[in-house]
Amino acid sequence: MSTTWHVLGAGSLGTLWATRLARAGMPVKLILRDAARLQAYETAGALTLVEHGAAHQYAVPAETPDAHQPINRLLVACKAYDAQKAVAQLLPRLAPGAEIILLQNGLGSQDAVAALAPQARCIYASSTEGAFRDGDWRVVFAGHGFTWLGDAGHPVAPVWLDDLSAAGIPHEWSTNILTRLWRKLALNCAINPLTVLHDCRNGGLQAHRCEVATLCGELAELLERCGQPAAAENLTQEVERVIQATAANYSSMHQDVASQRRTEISYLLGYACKVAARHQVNLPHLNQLQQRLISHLHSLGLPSD
Ligand code: NAD
Ligand code: KPL
Repeated sequence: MSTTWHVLGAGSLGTLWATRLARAGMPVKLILRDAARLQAYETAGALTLVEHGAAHQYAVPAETPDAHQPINRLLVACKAYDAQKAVAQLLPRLAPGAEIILLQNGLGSQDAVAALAPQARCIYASSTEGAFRDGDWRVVFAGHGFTWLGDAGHPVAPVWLDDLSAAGIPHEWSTNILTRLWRKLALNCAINPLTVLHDCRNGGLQAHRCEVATLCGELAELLERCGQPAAAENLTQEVERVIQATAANYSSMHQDVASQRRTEISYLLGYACKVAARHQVNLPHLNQLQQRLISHLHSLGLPSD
């Protein structure tokens, strides 16, 4: 019997992973917030994944965090700001040698989870797949993409990558996952806050090329100072390419703000500014961007952490 995939968080990415793994015949268990959410899920009866316009249901079994079955493999699919607290309540259930796969965007939350569970192997992921919820327990697979997974402290790939292949989840084992996460963080810092402040689609930033280039210069300096020179290479060109390739899209942060949802600012721009301060790198435009974004979020009554 293969190891059960415990999926913590049945939101967009959690549902996208749980349904594809279950469809491929892997044992999957959802971990929902509490008894009320479990009751609501059991009333609905299944998760729905909408792919290429067609909806399919998957009756993935679910439980609450206080169930008793030991957890050997935990896929954490909460937002970055929820990850640490969500994993903390599962610590008594983690089996010796358990593996925790962290899907969070940005940086900071993964290290916080790893510090909480030093007995577990933590695998960090960076994904370009896109999914959103269009109803309770219902997720639309909106953007096919790729997921890189890696363990900064241990380069050997886990055997369960075969489960991902069987489930049709495009992925690759990465021996430089931190570089990938830093590069993505830098892209997100150069694009997402400005799309919120200028209230525009990604393509709208083509009218603010100087502002974008100045931020890229500071981000590249930061990446080099914190030992990530490969993530700094041609950053401005890459940001311009992404702006062009995703011109018609709203960034994830813009979507969060437009829907009055909390953003992951502390794990993106906030993390970059914190690391810059720690390394005593002076990045005035990045700091000013953070202040502008925080003021903007406050003016909308949204949290800025
Ligand atoms: P989401 O808000 O859709 O889902 C998060 C889920 O976690 C929610 O259902 C929430 O109720 C649940 N949750 C929170 N705390 C919990 C707890 N203590 N116990 C059980 N469940 C709990 O978020 P998402 O869009 O799936 O994003 C998850 C992470 O993946 C984020 O860091 C995001 O940036 C990243 N990401 C998302 C996408 C995407 O397309 N959605 C793409 C790439 C990366
Ligand atoms: O990842 C993104 C996001 O919107 O979060 C892109 C499209 C790269 C913009 O930063």
